[in-house]
Amino acid sequence: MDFQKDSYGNELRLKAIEKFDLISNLEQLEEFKSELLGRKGSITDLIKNISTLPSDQKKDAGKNANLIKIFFQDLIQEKFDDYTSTDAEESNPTLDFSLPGRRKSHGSFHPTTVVVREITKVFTEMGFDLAEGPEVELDEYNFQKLNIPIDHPARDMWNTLWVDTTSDVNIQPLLLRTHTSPMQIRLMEKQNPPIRVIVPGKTYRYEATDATHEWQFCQVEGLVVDKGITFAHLKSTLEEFAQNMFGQKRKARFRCDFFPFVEPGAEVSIDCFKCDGDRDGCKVCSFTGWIEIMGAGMVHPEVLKGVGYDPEIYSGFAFGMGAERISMLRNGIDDVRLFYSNDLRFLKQFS
Ligand code: FA5
Repeated sequence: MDFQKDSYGNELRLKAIEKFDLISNLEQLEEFKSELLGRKGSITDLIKNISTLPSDQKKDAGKNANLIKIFFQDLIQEKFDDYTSTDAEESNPTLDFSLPGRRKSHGSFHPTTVVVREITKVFTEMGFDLAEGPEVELDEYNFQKLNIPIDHPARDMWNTLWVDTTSDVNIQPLLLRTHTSPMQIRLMEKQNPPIRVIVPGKTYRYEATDATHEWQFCQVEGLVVDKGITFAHLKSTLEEFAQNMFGQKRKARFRCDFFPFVEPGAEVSIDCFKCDGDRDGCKVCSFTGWIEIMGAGMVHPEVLKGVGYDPEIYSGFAFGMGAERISMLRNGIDDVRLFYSNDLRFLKQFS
C-alpha cells in the first residue's frame, strides 16, 4: 500500500478499511497486518514520515497516525480472535454426534386426575351426568342449606379454612369448601327432578396431616333425586361402583353414620388392601381391617324442603368419597401425602 503523500493517513485509513472488508481467511488477515503494521507497513511508514513534516503539522499528524494504528490493531485482533476460536471449536468439537439423543419427557396425568376419570367413567356408564362447582364457597351452601346451622356442633366434623372477609361487611362468610356436598344444593336449586349427577372437585380442610389425611384432597359427590328412590337404590349403586373399581374380591360395608344432610346416613368402607381385612388389621387400616371410602345416605327431608322439593313426592340419595383414598386402594399406596409432595418418582408411575 502506497499512501506516502497522505501525511495525515486519512486516505490510508479509508482504503485499508475497504481492503479489510474483503478479508475472508486467517492467511489474508496475516498478510493485511504485515502490509499495514509490519516493519515496512504503510502505518509504520506513516509514523516514520512524521519527522519530515513541517513542525506545525507534526503534532496533529502524529496524533492522527497513532489513532489509526490503534484502530487497526484492535480491528485485526478482533478478527483474529474470531478465526482462531472457530478453528479451535472445529478441531475440538463440543458436539458429539455419536451420543444417543435425549429422550423427550412427556407429561402425564396426576394420579388424582387418573382416579377421578376412572370414577367418573363408572358412574357415567350408569347414566350419571357430570357437574362442577366453586372451590371458594359461601357458608350458606357449605353448611346452612345442608342442615348445619350457624354454631351447630356438627360443624366440628369439618375443620374449616375460612376466607378473611372482615374488611367487607357486605360479604357473607366465605370458606374453602370442606366437601363437595354444597353442589347438591346448587344443583337442586337450579333444576327439577329427576337428578342423577356426580360432582368431582377439590376440597380443603384444616387438618393435621397423616398417612390418610391431607389438608387438600379431592372428593366425588353423587346425587340422585326422583320419585320412589330408596335406600336399596343407594346400596345397589354403590355396590356396583365398588365391584367396578375394586373387583369381586373387595367387600363393601355399610354402617350407620351421622351427616346432618342425610337421614339415614351411612359410612361405606372397603376391606383393607394391605392386610386383606385381616382380623388384627394393619397400620394402613388403623388395625381395624376396614378403610372408610365414603359417606352416604338418603337426602334429608329438610334439605329437600329447603330447595323447594316436596319430600312427600320426591326422595333421593347422596354420597361423597375421597378420590385419593380410592386411588390408594386401587394402587396399594400407603400414604396420601405422596399425592401432593411433588415427588416425580411417585407421580411418574401413573404415566
Ligand atoms: C363428607 O365430606 C360428606 N360430605 C360426605 C357425604 C356426602 C355424606 C353425601 C353423605 C352424603 P367425610 O368427611 O367423611 O364426609 O369425607 C368423605 C370422604 O372424603 C372420606 O370418606 C374420605 O375418603 C375423604 N376424606 C375426608 N377427609 C380427608 C382428608 N383429610 N384427606 C383425604 N381424604 C379425606
